[in-house]
Amino acid sequence: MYRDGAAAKIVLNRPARMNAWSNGLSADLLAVLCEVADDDGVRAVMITGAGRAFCAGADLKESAGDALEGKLDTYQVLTQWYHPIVTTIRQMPKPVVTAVNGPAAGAGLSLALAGDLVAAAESAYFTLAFAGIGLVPDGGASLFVPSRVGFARAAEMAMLGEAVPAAKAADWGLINFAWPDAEFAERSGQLLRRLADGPTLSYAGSKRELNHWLYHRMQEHLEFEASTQRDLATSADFAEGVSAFLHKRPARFTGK
Ligand code: T3D
Repeated sequence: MYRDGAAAKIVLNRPARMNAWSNGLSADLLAVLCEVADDDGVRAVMITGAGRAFCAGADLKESAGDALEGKLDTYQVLTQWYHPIVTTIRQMPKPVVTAVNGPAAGAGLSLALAGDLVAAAESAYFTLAFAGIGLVPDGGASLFVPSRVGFARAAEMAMLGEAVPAAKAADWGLINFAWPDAEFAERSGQLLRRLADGPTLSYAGSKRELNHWLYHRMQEHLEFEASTQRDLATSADFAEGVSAFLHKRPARFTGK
């Protein structure tokens, strides 16, 4: 985490795995989010990624052993880490900008959309990659995506899993801004500084209102997502999806 006055910048820093969520990254991220949430001296927060990705979702290599044997306890991972992380972002009384420097996939997309304002580099893209490994959207994605783009586009993203480029994402209303790569660092930094120097109580009030309207049943929905994912995690298609990812080959799903 980097501090510049009232602005805090959090960098996901596992570039060799495209900043995938390992348990270690989750623990560090939750700790730093709680720290900035509780610190009145921090008035705006940015989350971005190191290297060429924002975040590629769950670390499929870390969990591969259990996943291939149908023993991965996704419910535990979601409730211990992902839910507190997205909930802390949504509830902290200050704006959170997610600065999406590169691909945001699976739970990485959930993390990006948990922010209040989402800015992306033009080369970045967004994919609900879950179906590609036989899973369902989690980490709030099945709430955040339709609340931003509606049912048709949410179903398309969930079921087809194709990458939505940043410019199209901005056009759809999935995100706020798509900026040229060469300007991305400067413009996202300017946005963070503007928010850090702004009317914090007003921002917090806007956030409470939007949460109240759109996300007042978020905890119940996260629980529903986690229960659904628990069922999928024991499926043959999930094991096949992970195996295909690890071996860099197309998956051969059987619908089981
Ligand atoms: O409890 C639970 O764990 C379940 C919860 C699940 C929540 C989820 O997020 S499920 C969705 C998980 N994420 C994915 O399925 C996305 C997997 N990644 C990709 O599809 C691709 O990597 C990307 C489309 C994001 C980017 O593609 P590309 O071609 O630019 O990069 P690459 O070559 O695929 O990846 C670069 C490296 O990062 C590569 O490692 P290597 O071969 O150079 O050693 C790749 O294996 C690694 N990497 C990418 N994503 C992940 C990852 N390693 C671990 N986990 C990843 N998710």
